[in-house]
Amino acid sequence: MNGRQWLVIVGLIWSLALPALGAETHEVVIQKFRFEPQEVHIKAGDSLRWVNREKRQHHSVLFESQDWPESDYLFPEDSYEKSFPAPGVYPYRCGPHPEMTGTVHVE
Ligand SMILES: [Cu+2]
Repeated sequence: MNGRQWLVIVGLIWSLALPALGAETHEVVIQKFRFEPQEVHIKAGDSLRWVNREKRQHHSVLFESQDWPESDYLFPEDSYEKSFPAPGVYPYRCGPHPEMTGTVHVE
């Protein structure tokens, strides 16, 4: 392999690895029957982590308009993580408490 081919291969590997390195995990806190922040803006490939900071109450994360399974019930200090590979607007709610809502904007 000559030097130029080597550079092309290194460049290819780098361009494949960079998007994964750039992916971030954002946190949504569940407290007082609210998702905080209620609206989040993330990039495609990023993940969200919901953390239940209630003292006693359990909640869940349910994307009703998508064909995704509801999260397990999150008891205090439990968390749930999900990645969002595709751009779009994803409204969600809490399974047991339909009035608790949030929206994920994936750019
Ligand atoms: Cu709830």
